[in-house]
Amino acid sequence: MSKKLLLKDAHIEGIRYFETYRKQGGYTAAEKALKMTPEEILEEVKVSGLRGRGGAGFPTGMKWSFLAKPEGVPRHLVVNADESEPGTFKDRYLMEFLPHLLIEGMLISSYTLGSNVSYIYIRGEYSWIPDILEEAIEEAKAAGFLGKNILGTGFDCEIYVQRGGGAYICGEETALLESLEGKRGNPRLKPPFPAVKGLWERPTVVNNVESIAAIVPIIDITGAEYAKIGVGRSTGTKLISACGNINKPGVYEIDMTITVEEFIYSDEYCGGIPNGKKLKACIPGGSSVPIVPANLLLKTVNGEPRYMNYESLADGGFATGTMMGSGGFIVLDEDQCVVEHTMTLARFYHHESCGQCTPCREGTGWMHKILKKIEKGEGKMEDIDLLWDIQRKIEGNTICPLGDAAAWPVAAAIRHFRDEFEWHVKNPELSQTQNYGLANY
Ligand code: L3W
Ligand code: SF4
Repeated sequence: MSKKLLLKDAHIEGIRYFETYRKQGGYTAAEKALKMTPEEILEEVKVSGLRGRGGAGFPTGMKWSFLAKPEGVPRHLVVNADESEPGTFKDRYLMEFLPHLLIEGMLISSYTLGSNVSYIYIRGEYSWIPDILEEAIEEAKAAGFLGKNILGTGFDCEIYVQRGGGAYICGEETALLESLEGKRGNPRLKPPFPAVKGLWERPTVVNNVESIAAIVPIIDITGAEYAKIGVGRSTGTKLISACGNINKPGVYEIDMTITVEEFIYSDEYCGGIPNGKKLKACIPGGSSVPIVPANLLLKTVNGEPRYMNYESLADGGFATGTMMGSGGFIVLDEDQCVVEHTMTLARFYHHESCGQCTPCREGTGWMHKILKKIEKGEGKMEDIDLLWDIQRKIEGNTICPLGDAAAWPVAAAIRHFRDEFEWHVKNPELSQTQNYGLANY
């Protein structure tokens, strides 16, 4: 059984409210942290080995230590709650059921970073959650855990919730900052990183919801104890939102030592694939990461079992491996058509491209058009090579990672499932009425 740090109290009735959260030991980590110096807390976070839970896996302690501290310039903490990655819904779960865990994590983080005004930028479609967060903020304020002179320490902190307008690109940290400033959410060129020039050109740390929630158990049990959970550079626990062809979709907390096979088939997690169907492939880290066929999903290129952690999922690099990403775990059974699936994703990225970079703006549109043609049985063999060529021209040539995120799923689908693309070209009539999976199994 996986150790639970974030979701251990999620089942308790009323845990959304301050009184219940406090009874369960809530805000004791904040009380402990506020007696420490910011430098001591930063050291705990570094020792914990916590890596950013939004997708990039960048070490949180290192990001915090990059925060510039020019004299007289305010600094900010911004929580990225713009969770829009297809297949990813773990932050929604945290905010909906455990809002005080996020608020407590923000209080500790704001104190450490010296942010007196911190923000939660939340996906517009999560329309019911800002009320939950704002109620929790009011409760925390009434109990003296936010506002002026918190617990008599002299530290002041306000938290504001800002609703997004429904654009996926605003989950990219610099687009988010532009949007928070009231402008169109266009990504900025990096460097400068937000840690140096962020919100209103002030030093800013942007962290994912789950990363900030994880600060609470780190302070609670110490960074060293947190680092003992998991394996290698995949320390602590990770939330996984599981969906697709599985018996038990939902949000699971894992300790990153379990195998992919155990995660898919054990009753503690996904509970296997419905109707005894075979596993075809999986996208383990949200739609942006490469799709992996079953044979490579259950073992690494070295024949070792594949584990649910940053290193093992990436084993073999982009050619054979994939990424932990945001932990949006999408399972495809044998009936699914990879071409159709890739086309759907291409449509998404084309729609969400902000249009600043030519390779992304034009390339995502072309990829969608060609995939649509192939999927409908109207493609030619050369179209598969053209598709490959377009994705190569996008990757690495854009301002922000949306370009890469659009290119990787296409590259991986062609690399691993070229026979399906060819089937659509060779079987135009069947392609109109059937999908590859249903026609071939
Ligand atoms: C200061 C330096 N800061 C790096 C910071 C940087 C950022 C973090 C990671 O994209 C990925 C993307 C999606 N000084 C720094 C520095 N930083 N060097 O570290 O930066 P980076 O550029 O590696 O990634 P990113 O721009 O944060 C995130 C992928 O995640 N993804 C997307 C998921 C989407 C969601 C969602 O909807 N919620 O999670 C999934 O895989 O494709 O590759 O903070 O400033 N020298
Ligand atoms: Fe916009 Fe795409 Fe360029 Fe990102 S890669 S800045 S989404 S055009």
